[in-house]
Amino acid sequence: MTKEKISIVIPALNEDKNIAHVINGVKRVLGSKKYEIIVVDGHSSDNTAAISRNAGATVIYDNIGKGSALIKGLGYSRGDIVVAMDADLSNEPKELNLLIKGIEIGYDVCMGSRFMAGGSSEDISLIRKFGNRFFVWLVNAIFGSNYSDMCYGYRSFSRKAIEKLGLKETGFGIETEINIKAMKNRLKVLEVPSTEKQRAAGDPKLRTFNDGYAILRTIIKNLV
Ligand SMILES: Nc1nc2c(ncn2[C@@H]2O[C@H](COP(=O)(O)OP(=O)(O)OP(=O)(O)O)[C@@H](O)[C@H]2O)c(=O)[nH]1
Ligand SMILES: [Mg+2]
Repeated sequence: MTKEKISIVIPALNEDKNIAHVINGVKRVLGSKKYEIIVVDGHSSDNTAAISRNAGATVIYDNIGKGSALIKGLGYSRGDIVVAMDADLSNEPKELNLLIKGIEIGYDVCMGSRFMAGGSSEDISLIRKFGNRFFVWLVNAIFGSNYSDMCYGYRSFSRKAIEKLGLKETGFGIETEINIKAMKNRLKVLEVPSTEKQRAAGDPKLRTFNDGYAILRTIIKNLV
């Protein structure tokens, strides 16, 4: 059994139909391990915060975007191993074990990948798949990395990695920033296969073109 404390950080905006299922799934998988669950609520207009608290999570708030919510959650967390996951039931709690194991065996960042052997997505449109593939290619070409996926939020970090990454992106460019800065800081990165399920309920927050542009801006900002 893991001795380290594990933090699960979940950015959530208007996810009151999903969040309790996510939290209960995490609790089921982590069982008797030492852990905390932090929901970073983007000032939802629904009952996300209250439902999260009732399900046993600590709730903190952020009113900027997905990236800033994640940064705030990572900063607030106290675990030796920290896992970021979505609140819409796209990420399967049973995969937590693999993400945690990746850090335990010595990696700094462990990234779920939908596009390596064994991974898949039930939730990605053709245009987003193409965009993701293009951005992965671009980042790999510029930074000399070998990623198979990028715009996917199911990832784990060692405490040291969080400090080294010094994340700044407030929106959906955050995953891209992590990929680039992990490379620049020579962090040890492991990709593990992940199955992305369809968002269970509620509306998507990502806007394909605006956020595609945010990803491109993130790449440009981190060129030097
Ligand atoms: N706190 C906070 N969380 C956010 C914000 N935008 C998105 N999220 C959460 O970030 C996670 C990823 O957002 P999604 O809307 O699922 O993005 P996506 O998975 O690319 O899009 P879908 O295919 O629709 O699921 C979810 O848990 C959202 O609730 C925000 O502005 N603030
Ligand atoms: Mg989603």
